[in-house]
Amino acid sequence: MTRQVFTDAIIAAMPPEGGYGLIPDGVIAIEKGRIAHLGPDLPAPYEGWPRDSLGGRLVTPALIDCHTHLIHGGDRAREFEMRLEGASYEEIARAGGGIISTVAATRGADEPELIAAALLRLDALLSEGVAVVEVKSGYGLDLETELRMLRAARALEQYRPVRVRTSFLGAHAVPADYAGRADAYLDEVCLPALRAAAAEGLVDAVDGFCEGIAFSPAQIARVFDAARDLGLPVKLHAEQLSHLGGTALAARYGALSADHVEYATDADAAALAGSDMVAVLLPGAFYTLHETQVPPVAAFRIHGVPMALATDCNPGSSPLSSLLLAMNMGCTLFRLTPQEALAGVTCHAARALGLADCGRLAPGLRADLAVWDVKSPGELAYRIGFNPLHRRIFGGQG
Ligand code: DI6
Ligand code: FE
Repeated sequence: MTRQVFTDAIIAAMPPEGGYGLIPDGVIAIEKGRIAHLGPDLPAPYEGWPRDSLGGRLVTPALIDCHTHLIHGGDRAREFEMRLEGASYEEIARAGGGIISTVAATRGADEPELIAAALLRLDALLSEGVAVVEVKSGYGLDLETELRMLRAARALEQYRPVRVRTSFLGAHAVPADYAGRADAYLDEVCLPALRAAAAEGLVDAVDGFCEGIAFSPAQIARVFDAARDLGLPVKLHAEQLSHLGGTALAARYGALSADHVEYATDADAAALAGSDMVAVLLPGAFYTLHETQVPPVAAFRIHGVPMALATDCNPGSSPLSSLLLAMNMGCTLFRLTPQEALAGVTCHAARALGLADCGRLAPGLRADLAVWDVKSPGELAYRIGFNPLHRRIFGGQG
């Protein structure tokens, strides 16, 4: 069906400038997978189109998970136990566990195995109305496995109605055979893998992990220089466990986003605003790691920094496959308002991915919609462990 009118909808259009953009009794007309019209009334040209009542349900833009590590081998349930016995995330990482243990499992998995494991997690996201998922590499740390991860991420679109954006994260950790030689790893593995992945058209953005257990700002700058040469946008895991200056670095490169940012300062917030960047908040990692330093939400508000929320779905620091729970955590742990939480998984998440055609409801944009069995948008962040999705519409279908 190329033309369709949805009636009896409570529409939360999610304009990026703020508010829910609420239309309490609205209609949405869709043509060829795009929104043709939305508003309180149906203009004459759409009157003859096939109609479908949404029964007074809430319609929002379909959700966007703008930071995941969905593709990975194995699990780290044992490490979860170790942390509960008192070991810290950084101690486990330094002892060869952590990211490096997932690297071994990922290297040992072929592409169909990586896809099959990721589909289980992807289905959990889609069941909550997600339409766009960002997926990172970074558990290969060799050329072959980094490319395999990105191919597997892209292949997810063949198995499910979903849009995947890939980020190259070769600068995620220093592999064991390069211990103490991070720059050599960048020269010999990471940067050649980035160029090969870009040449194969597998990279939408370039990411890095700027942290004491990973890469310094100077090393990340080398990766960002390579990205710039390739014409690729950048983003960064910054200020997650300490303040190293990654946010300011990312701002200097005009990055799409700085992610985690628990240890970001007021000056960092100003730098993000000055570079039109998004702060991506990841409460699942904060929660899992028992962190206590909350991101400077008040400073982000004062400086007008858009805040996105994402799952960070990964086997170590955030084994979270629920974006609705990430919204609830964003409110309860970081004190976001329910409106900020919904904006964080719609309009601001789209911006964090550099996407202008989704994340809000407006004529001309993709008809990616989530229809919910609730009456007010604030309910989406409020309940815990309850999924009120009624229907997910992807590109006008569904
Ligand atoms: N920060 C994170 O929270 C994840 N990666 C990163 O750079 C953790 C990944 C992992 O522990 O496997
Ligand atoms: Fe991450």
